[in-house]
Amino acid sequence: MKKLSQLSLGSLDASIAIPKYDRSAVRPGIVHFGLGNFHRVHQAVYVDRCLHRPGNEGWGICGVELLDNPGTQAKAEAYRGQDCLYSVTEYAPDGSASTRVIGAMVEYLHAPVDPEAVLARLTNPGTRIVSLTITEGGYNLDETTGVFKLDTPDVAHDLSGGPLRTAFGYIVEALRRRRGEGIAPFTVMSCDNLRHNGDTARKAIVSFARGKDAALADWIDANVDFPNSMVDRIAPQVPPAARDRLNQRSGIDDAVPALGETFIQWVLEDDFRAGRPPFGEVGVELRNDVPAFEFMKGRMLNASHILLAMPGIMLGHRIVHEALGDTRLYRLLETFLDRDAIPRIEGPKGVSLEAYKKAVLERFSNPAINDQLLRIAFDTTAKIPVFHSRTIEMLVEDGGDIRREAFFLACFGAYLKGKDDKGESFEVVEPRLTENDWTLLRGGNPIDLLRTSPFEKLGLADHAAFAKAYGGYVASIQATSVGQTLEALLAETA
Ligand code: CS2
Repeated sequence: MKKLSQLSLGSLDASIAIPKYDRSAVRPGIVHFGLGNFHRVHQAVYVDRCLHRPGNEGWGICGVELLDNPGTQAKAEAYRGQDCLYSVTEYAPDGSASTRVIGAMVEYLHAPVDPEAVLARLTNPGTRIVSLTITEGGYNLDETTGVFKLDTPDVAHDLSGGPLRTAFGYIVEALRRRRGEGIAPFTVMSCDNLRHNGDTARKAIVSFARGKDAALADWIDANVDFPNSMVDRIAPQVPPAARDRLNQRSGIDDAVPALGETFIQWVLEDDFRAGRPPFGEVGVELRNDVPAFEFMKGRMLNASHILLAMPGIMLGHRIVHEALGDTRLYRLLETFLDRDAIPRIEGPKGVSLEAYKKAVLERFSNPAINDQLLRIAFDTTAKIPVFHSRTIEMLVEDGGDIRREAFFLACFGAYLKGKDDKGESFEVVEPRLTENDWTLLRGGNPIDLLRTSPFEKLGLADHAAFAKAYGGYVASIQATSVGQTLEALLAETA
């Protein structure tokens, strides 16, 4: 196997696509926070395509790692050891695969080790976009009020002038310096999977700035663009066994290989006063109806994912395509999409929701992706309000069939106990549930789940029909199992 580096690129197997542009001429024009798998198989792939077109040498990526722990230290070492290159293997639903080496990242900075280097890069006039994949919870907004929390430890630390820890701290300090030096601001581009991601980033950054200096906050609000976008590509985790498999397949010794499906989509508002790479020429859809895409994706793809994960894990499945191979779960998803979701969504112009549904089910069935249900289950508390609440609200309002959603929430309650139908334990990671929520959950009255902070606003505990259906499923799960309860639901709604 060939150790991946700029020098070894020419000797890789001819089937591997490699950067054909002169990387030594590429300078960073994008600084990215959050170098997880999603960024590596999504935005970086599009930027790599742009760099293959002449005249775009100013649009390389500088990756910034904010955390300091053994994992991030190893990653920093890995990227340094392989000239910031990594491989991406893309698997089609029919099992065929191809590997490419992504050369878009030309600089990697480990912020805790050298914060000034990060600020220097951010204030360099050549930096014209700062992009983010810091996760949905990363924007630090209060679940109920939507207000930016100034008192979380890292934010409070950054506001008080300590050595910077957060993306907000770095971005606002860099914008302050640029303003002072008369350098035009960069665009802040969120690539996180949340609704109105640009508006969310604006809220977080302007609020953080307001915590420091009101005039600076106003200047940012007036002068910085925050385009919204809908991003989509399934990017599973790459545990060591998967890493070895990927490397065996490609013949490349890559310390940080990534994998993804062949499907990729990015619908982006063209809001870039500071300029942008030629995204429109490489498959990015530059449109002004991003919300329609966000709603479709969130309420169909992400909603189905989590609807599969809750009962799926309880039935003993751990992998997405295996869960979907269970006909009971397939039927649950299909019925949910056909009867609950699709009739209540106005899709983007020219997009067939029926075709979108077929594509989602096909994508989830892709065996090569081997995506983990526990990855999807992570932070379900944050995902249900975003991906299911609107459908629940509409079902309740228009007198629709609430049974699948009630069953789903009953499964969530069962899942929180961390043990499946077969008695196998699994890890529940729900950073958003407060102490108070856990006290309610431990109190032993199942309806209290609907009173925990994420669900409180929906008022479902006081909606007689919903509470009754939910209570019925909880009782049935306790008396029998998730499996039998699901079978009964499917029989009664056939
Ligand atoms: C998943 C997403 O974690 C989740 O909730 O549904 O990560 C999903 O894989 C991506 O949004 C696909 O683009």
